[in-house]
Amino acid sequence: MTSYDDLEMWIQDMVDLCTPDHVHWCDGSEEENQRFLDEMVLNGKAMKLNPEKRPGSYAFFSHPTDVARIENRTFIASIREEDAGPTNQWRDPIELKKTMTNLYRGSMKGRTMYVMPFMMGPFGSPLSKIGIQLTDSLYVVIHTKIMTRMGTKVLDELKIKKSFVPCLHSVGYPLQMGDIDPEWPCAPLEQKFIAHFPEEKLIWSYGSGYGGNALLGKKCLALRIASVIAKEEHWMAEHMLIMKLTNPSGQSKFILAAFPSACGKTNLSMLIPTIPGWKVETVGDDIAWIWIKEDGHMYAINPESGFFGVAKGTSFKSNANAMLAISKNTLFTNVAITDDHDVWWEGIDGETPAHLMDWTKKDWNPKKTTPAAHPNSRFTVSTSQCPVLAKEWNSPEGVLISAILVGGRRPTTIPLIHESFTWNHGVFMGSMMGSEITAASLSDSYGMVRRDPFAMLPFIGYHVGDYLNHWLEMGQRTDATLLPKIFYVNWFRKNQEGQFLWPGFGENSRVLKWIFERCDGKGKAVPSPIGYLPAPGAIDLSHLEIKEEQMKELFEINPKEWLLEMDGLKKYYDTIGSKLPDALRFELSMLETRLKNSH
Ligand code: TSX
Ligand code: MN
Repeated sequence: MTSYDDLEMWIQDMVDLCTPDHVHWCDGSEEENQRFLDEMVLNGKAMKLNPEKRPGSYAFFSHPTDVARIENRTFIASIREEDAGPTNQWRDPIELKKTMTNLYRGSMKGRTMYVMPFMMGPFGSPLSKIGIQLTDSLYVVIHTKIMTRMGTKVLDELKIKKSFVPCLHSVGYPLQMGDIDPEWPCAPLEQKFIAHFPEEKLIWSYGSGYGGNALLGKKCLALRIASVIAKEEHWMAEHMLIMKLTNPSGQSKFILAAFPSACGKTNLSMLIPTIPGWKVETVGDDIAWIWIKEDGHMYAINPESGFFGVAKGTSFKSNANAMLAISKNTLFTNVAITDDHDVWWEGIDGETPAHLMDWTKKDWNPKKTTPAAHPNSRFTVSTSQCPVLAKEWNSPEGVLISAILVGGRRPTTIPLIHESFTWNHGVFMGSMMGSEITAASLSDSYGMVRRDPFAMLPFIGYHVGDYLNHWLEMGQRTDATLLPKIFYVNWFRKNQEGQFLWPGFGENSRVLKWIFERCDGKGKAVPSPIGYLPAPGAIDLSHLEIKEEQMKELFEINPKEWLLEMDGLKKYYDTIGSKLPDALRFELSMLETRLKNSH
């Protein structure tokens, strides 16, 4: 939709459909935000945390059936089924609209519809996109206020941008006269729908109030719909952190990194280097929008303005900067609460308290077998509170990208780091990404890899084969020497005894240093069948206690293991079908040939 008139007409139609008791246009101000928080506390939907421990912070507890993104209720409703591809759930757009229209009819009865104009990306950036979300959830409003640039100013921008993505959201729990509103209203699973209409650039979400299902600017707009727009307009919407890396002489480079969930993307984006003089600063921890400018270089912006991070496992040991960021003005969901009204989760620093209120609001003590915080418990905090926020983070021009990292959790086969020979070889690396399947019950899937190309598996708004082809095409749009170098990292390789070989966390700065030096034309590398490896001694190991044997294991290339890997990858490529680019099959066969010749 393109104009203010379109906006008013669309909202009137949605009001007529959902029949809210009131309509409120959010101005995005601090006063409005505080009023909403106070209202939620009063209505028992938010818990104010101890202002001496956690000033300006609140806790929320979701319905136990509404605790995560629901991939099996997420749909791509493209006109043609083949445009959704084998990795998405397709629905006919006319049929799905019919089904959902019936659900939306009267769904906001007894509630207020909030109109939220929001901007994804810095104001004034050519890549930034406007969304307008209608929602009947105050939880969604106060989270969108943190995660996006939300408020009246966006309506002025609409006069310049002349286009917006309409986003409709309802928790799917209308209130009849006399009904008591539950703490976390939502609809049963079979009525939940997270729907994307890629041709119309339209998002409809019904029945869930949690995270990516409900904060539609994030995964729905900034990844699924943006990925469709990006292909049409020759840019890229990616599931990547953006970091600024500065060397001891004060020179900086910007790096993108794509990892599947549970690989520590947020941790890496805020890492504190252990090697003296090096510095990491954060531009973003989850999403990057990337384009090629007239100078032929790739630039990226972070479309978001907040972190929606997994709380569990976050500590001063794993991520001190995140711990400092969430010391105030933070919203917590499904964490445990201490007796003095602070937050707690498994993996946080210090001793386990003798008594807690768990995320289901029940008494908890260390003898309980259930976790106190939900494994998918979250903190939501403004990027502005990150102690190592890069000064360029809000630049409409974006930041020039020197390197792209891909990776996953791989206990075997994949070395600590290797560099691609070419852009296409790097895209091949991205296409083979994935993490080891951990589900203990699936004994026959032990050692299997869940392929997750560029960590985008749940977020590509179209056919995965077309997506990989788009990556290859982007490499053709500029001089090969100007493209970022692509690296595959694996912090998670294990020895025969099952112990991690690499210390990880801040020590990853040693790997980042080599990447920086490679981009500078200084770092030494040796070719191997799978790509360039650091030359002996090229990774700075000073003041690190690591055995030479361990380093050897970290970089061991076992051709037998790799040929098995290629067999698995071929099977995966077959599931993509005829849209898989020939260039990737070619990369695979070249790699196979190099491996066989190295025997
Ligand atoms: O985030 C991680 N990173 C990246 C950090 C910048 N994690 C946590 C993953 C879950 C979100 C890691 N876990 C990393 C890592 O580099 N490495 C590991 C594996 C590991 C875990 C513990 C130890 C060593 C490696 N050692 C001790 O606990 C003493
Ligand atoms: Mn993510």
